[in-house]
Amino acid sequence: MARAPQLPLELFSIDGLLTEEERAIRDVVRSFVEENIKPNVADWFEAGTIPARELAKEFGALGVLGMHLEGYGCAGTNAVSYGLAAMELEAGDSGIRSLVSVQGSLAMFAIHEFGSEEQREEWLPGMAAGELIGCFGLTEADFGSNPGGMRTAAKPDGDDWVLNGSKMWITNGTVADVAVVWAQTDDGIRGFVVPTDTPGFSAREIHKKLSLRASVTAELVLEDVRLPASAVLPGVSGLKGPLACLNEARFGIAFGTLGAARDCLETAIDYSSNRVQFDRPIAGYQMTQQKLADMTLELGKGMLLALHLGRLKDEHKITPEQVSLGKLNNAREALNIARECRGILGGNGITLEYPVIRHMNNLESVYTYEGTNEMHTLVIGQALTGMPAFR
Ligand code: TGC
Ligand code: FAD
Repeated sequence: MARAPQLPLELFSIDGLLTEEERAIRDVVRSFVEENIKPNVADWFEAGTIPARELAKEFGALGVLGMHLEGYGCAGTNAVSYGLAAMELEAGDSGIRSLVSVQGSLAMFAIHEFGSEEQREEWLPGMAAGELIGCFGLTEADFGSNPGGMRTAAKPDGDDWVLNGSKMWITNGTVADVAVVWAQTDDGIRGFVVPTDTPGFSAREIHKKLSLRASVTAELVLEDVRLPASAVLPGVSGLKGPLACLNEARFGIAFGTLGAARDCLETAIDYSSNRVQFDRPIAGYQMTQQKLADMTLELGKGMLLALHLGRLKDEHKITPEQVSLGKLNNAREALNIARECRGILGGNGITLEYPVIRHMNNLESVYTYEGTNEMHTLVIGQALTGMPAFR
């Protein structure tokens, strides 16, 4: 006898683990994504472009830019709410979540956490409102997983700093008003707040991507970029500065990837319930049900893990290793779910008429950026054995 179907996360009674305020924030972001992102994003993806400036302002009005930061026009929500917002945004598209997480968790967080009061007041209110866009330049062409080897250098010259070098794969790079750039100095790696109209700064968009097409990805070039002494982030030196920012964005990704996975799984359940082969809906076959059940388990386990990490973060108890658990597991399982759903959709699984292959291709980037699968594996391996195996 057929029963009324339940959504995957309903099966885990996840809503009961959230406060009323968290559910309300999630629902507002979900509605925004349903109305403004989902109807358009396949076209943006196909064209390889997004209306970044317009979207940034809309996200500013929605209150999601730097939403977990306090003051300076930021919403000051808890970490779980920020995670849930990332999840809803990524249910739209990973590129859209990237726009928001690079802005809030990387560029704004760096200035909020390590900036001077003057830097915070100059940049954060405009960034929270989406009037100003930020990017975060850590990776270089030859230093991705190993950013500590970066070659971009900042040399003191009188009261100024002069930066030379380049950064690769930088989200928001060509649309940014401000770049947080990490560079070697005689005192170790330091962060610099670089207005992108500074002479010597240029950005070139990276094309021919088959992933994160609804996102701007760029190379930054710094040629004798002269900055005042006040451009350096005074609050941190060493690689731990940028890595602390990555903890914030990786946390958002632990939730975000589940949004993409949920959208794939719900699409596959709906599709397989209606797609008839051999005179029955393919959802009625045991092999399909096994796939749906296994994916639901991974989605639900990932959600419980993300929520646990969120509660730890809200208690200021989360460790970088725990963030790695979430990023590694949830990016990996979301990608697996997307691939499995792609198969369930058969031929229709390869078109942008359905969101699945778009999410699948996007998740290949998410699997790689913010620390690859292997880097997070090694972080966890180090936590378990005490032995760093990166080198
Ligand atoms: P290591 O010697 O282990 O550490 C250097 C210093 O940093 C400290 N540290 C951390 N601090 C805060 N949070 C973390 N997660 C930290 N991990 C390490 C560490 O305690 C040490 O501090 P101190 O005081 O002793 O100096 O550094 P290592 O060179 O051996 O590297 C470690 C490793 C491999 C884990 C690190 O380099 C790494 O995470 N690599 C991956 C790089 C990465 O994730 N890049 C992401 C670039 S940004 C991006 O991808 C944005 S995607 C945008 C989007 O969302 O669209
Ligand atoms: P590599 O580091 O060259 O890695 C290649 C492979 O080798 C991986 O499988 C890796 O796990 C493996 N590997 C490397 N070292 C080891 C080891 N010791 N042991 C075992 N395996 C190893 N960066 C920014 O700074 N800002 C951004 O905004 C940003 N946005 C991005 C957007 C997109 C779409 C993409 C694709 C990347 C973005 N990145 C950004 C860069 C991203 O963080 C890097 O691509 C990532 O850290 C991996 O670096 P890499 O590409 O140089 O790969």
